[in-house]
Amino acid sequence: MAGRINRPYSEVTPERVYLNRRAVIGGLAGAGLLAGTGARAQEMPQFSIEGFDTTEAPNSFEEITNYNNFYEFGTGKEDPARYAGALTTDPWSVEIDGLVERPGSYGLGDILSKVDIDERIYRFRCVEAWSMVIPWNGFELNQLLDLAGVSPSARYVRFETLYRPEEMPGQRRPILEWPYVEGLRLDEAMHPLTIMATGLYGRELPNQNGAPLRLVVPWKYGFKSIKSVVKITLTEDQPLNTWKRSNHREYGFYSNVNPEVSHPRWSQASERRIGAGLFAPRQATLKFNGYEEQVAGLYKGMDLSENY
Ligand SMILES: Nc1nc2c(c(=O)[nH]1)N[C@H]1C(S)=C(S)[C@@H](COP(=O)(O)O)O[C@H]1N2
Ligand SMILES: [Mo]
Repeated sequence: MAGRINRPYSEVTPERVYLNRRAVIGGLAGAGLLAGTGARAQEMPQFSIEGFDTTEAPNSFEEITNYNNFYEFGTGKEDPARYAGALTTDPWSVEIDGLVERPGSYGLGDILSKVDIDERIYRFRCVEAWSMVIPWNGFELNQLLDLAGVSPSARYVRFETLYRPEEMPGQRRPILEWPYVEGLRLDEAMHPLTIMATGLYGRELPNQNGAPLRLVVPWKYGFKSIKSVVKITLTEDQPLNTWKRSNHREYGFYSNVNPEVSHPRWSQASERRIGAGLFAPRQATLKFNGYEEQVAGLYKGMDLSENY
């Protein structure tokens, strides 16, 4: 489809990754922080967010496309890579309804001809305490919401994944309530960090990662980033998201990454970076997954352990 990608990853990244690795290693060694290694180095955030991108080295295409959660294809991490190839993603359209000025069915090609596709190298933190760095291609969700025209009374956005059990074997079993549903508060949805991803590494988005169009909200646990979206509804009331519905004690609506609020069954203070190696130390989890400066203002005055 025309206009999907404006900046092939391969053209822009290798040199920068190389330079950043040098800066990180040089900087830490120069400051003597690597002496003694261990906990100290582990707690230092060894990256910065420049513009929208983290300076950390991205995970490989292989890692990002072979270790997935997409329960519509089964609960194993390798099930999506094995079974999602059978999903038909063309034609694709997104129904936008509820409190909008121009409700209707928006064809994917039409959407892509009206939005700006960017590359965003985001940190990604699953609620299960593993993480990756992913070079997405996509556009800001606010652009799509502006196409539909958000009505003044709208306060939340509800998202729905495709329901097609013929092609999604997990949907033939009661693993979760289908279709998968997620939601954001309107100000979260309009935030420039919130994107609809259409690709990764400058390639079309692989089916196992939520083709052809999936939400990515980098400061929230991965389950908020709903895949293969077919419906977006603007609402006045907070939508009931699938994981909260399945277990509201363990999963809330906000689901902001927060090392201070444990999951009832495990700590969220640290995480395992996929691909770091069997003996690599776990790394410290950061509030709002490292995007505190950009998003903390959205939650001013809110009790984040109450609103988990
Ligand atoms: N429709 C749908 N969206 C989903 C999921 C799912 O099972 N179904 N899993 C979520 C979870 S738990 C995570 S961690 C991310 C994983 O995204 P990735 O496989 O692209 O890394 O997708 C999220 N979006
Ligand atoms: Mo997850």
